[in-house]
Amino acid sequence: MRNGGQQLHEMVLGTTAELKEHAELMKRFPEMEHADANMAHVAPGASGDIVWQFTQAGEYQFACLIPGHYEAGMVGKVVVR
Ligand SMILES: [Cu+2]
Repeated sequence: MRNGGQQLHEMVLGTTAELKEHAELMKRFPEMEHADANMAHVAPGASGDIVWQFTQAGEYQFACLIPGHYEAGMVGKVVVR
């Protein structure tokens, strides 16, 4: 991912339920920092990556969970066949 914007963004892979739960948590604790294999935090002008091996077919989501970003529509879908 490359961040061509003006602020920090993150990409987190997960199920819809996991992402919603995480987004709520981040609203309560906006300063929380975390780094797991399923996410990348990308500063403005920087790039980052996630290497993930899907082991089951299905639909997964990715989203930016920085407070307000998920709600603003920074969300997408990964379809594994
Ligand atoms: Cu964002």
